[in-house]
Amino acid sequence: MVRLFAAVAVPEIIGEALARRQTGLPGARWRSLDQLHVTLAFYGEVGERTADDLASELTRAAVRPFDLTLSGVGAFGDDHQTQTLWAGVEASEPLTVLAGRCRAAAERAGVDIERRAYRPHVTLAYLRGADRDRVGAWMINHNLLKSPPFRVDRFGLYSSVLAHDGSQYALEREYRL
Ligand code: 2AM
Repeated sequence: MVRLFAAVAVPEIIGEALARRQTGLPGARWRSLDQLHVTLAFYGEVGERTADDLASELTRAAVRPFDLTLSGVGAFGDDHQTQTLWAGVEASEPLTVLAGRCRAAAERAGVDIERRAYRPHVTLAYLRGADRDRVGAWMINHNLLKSPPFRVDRFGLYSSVLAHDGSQYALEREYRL
């Protein structure tokens, strides 16, 4: 079994700018630069044969290359669970279409996925028991975050391995748009 998801990687130069904001929150587990991405679809644990089917179905998911802009910050979760601190993604029709096709590819490959609303974001950190006021202050300081638009001309199928210092992601297959 392998834990898989489809995602768009954040370009390094944008990631470097985000990384400079990854400070000032004791207890935050900041994601490293090479792990910053916008998830398109999360597939969960998948058997090897199914993973191969999924990888080939994803060749049909491509849309035209498009631009994406990061904007604002936010958090999922509450004080009682691990919170996800993220950078937002400006609404993008092609991104929504691509994410929908990545879900459709899962259906064709026989992968069950959660029927959650798609809320694109770039996770910057996971927080457990972080000071609420500090999180609030961090958000105020970073709420005006806005990236220049960056070109999305590929996406990837990634595997995720749980390690002691958080998940490690590996690019399994890349798809050109
Ligand atoms: P997150 O960044 O908000 O944690 C790999 O785990 C990627 O898939 C992460 O970007 C994660 O989102 C996303 N994802 C979506 N649904 C998930 C789930 N049920 N469990 C773990 N990760 C999920």
